[in-house]
Amino acid sequence: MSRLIVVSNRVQDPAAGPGVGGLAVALGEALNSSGGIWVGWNGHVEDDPTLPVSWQEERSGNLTLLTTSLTQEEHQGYYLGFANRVLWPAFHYRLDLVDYTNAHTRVYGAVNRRLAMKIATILKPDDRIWIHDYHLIPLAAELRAAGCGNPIGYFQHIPLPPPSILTAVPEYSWLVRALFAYDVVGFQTETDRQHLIQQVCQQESAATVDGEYVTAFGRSTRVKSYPIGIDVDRFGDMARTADAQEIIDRLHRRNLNRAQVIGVDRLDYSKGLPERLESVRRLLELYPENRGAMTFMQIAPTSRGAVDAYVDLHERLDSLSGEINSKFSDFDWTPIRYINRQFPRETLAALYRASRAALITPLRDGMNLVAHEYVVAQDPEDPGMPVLSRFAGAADYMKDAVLINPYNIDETAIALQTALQMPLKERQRRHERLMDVVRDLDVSRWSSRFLNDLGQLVRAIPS
Ligand code: ADQ
Repeated sequence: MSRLIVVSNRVQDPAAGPGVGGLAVALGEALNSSGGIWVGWNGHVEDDPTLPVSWQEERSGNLTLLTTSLTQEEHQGYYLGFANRVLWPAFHYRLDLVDYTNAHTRVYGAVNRRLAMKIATILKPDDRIWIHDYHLIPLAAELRAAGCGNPIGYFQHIPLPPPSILTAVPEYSWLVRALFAYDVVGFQTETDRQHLIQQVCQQESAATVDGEYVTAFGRSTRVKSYPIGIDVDRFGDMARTADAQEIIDRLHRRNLNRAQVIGVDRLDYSKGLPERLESVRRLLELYPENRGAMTFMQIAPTSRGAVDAYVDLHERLDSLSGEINSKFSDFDWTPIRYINRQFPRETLAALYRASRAALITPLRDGMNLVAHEYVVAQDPEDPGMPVLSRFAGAADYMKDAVLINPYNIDETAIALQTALQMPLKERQRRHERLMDVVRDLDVSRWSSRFLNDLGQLVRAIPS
């Protein structure tokens, strides 16, 4: 039987509960049902540079986890360096935050080679390989160089910028060529897909596009959008338990019937958090009736704490929320609650359900699963409204959210007021349509759509 080998930067044992972050949540949910082998980094960095890095293999349910630690050099160059100081900012249209060095690029290539060598040792002829995200773009090319002819797919969880931005990444042509070592390349949206097509046609004059197939650098690759979602039934159930109701009641008692607005994000500059706090300040200025009548709860646990841009962001949010609170607070009310920690998913589900509106306002985002979670957690009889950035992939699908440009602080403040004041009938109407969309994008459909396309190749290749 054909085995599925999934490779992502970070492997997190689903039995230990999902970590923070969309990829961990989505892959944990998708792999739980399909089973297979999950390969990647276990999160440890070797202290002693003289020790060789090792691999560990363990079982978790119907999954085999094959993980490795990173050396300090690999952690600096591959993870913190090229992946998170070059590709993450550039792919989120933030060239101002790109910090490029040649040495980091070399280490990024070397880690991809090391993973490919390991995978080549366990590979069987009819295995399918599904590689995830920007840390691992050259992995298929390395596998091909090691003699692998198996079907290999790549899904990019984050956006792909247009050529005018991508070409500013010094190694862009190597990365684009590397994508054509895959059989299937998936993006969150049609816009991202078009960006790759524009890029490749600009880079290689002989490139051709025939429906879903793009031929370039001597290979034909299926390039398609596969929008990701969440496990709708599971998350919806979490929001309706007796424990969830207890959290909701506790919050309502504490808030004394004030409307709660929620934001939930990894602490990341792509999520538009300072702009979001500014829009709450603007709401209180433009519509003073909200003073004492609404509370904004922003939950943002630290991620990638070792990257300077993240340390700066944390300090900025701390001081901004302090400034807004000291200006508007009363003896029995503070407008902003900024919470810098992780919560169990059951608690998040209850907090979403207890919130009259959500501010989901990234400056750029591949999809944004918080938008899906918020909709699914609502009470259909009295649903809250998501205020959603046009620059999240989710906005391409969730047209019934209140859509905004997060750079426009006034527009966001006005949209939040609209969401808070929206009549019940309209909220119900919009929520019903949003639920249809979110169900259509359920994570099980995402993985089966992708794996079906990859599976067709297994049948096409004689073993
Ligand atoms: P992320 O950038 O991590 O994912 P997102 O899709 O919003 O963004 O997912 C965040 C996940 O982390 C959500 O499931 C959320 O519930 C969880 N989370 C956030 N804060 C939490 C907290 N305090 N406690 C517990 N859980 C928390 C990347 C891309 C996205 C893309 C996903 C999936 O950047 O654009 O949607 O992958 O492909």
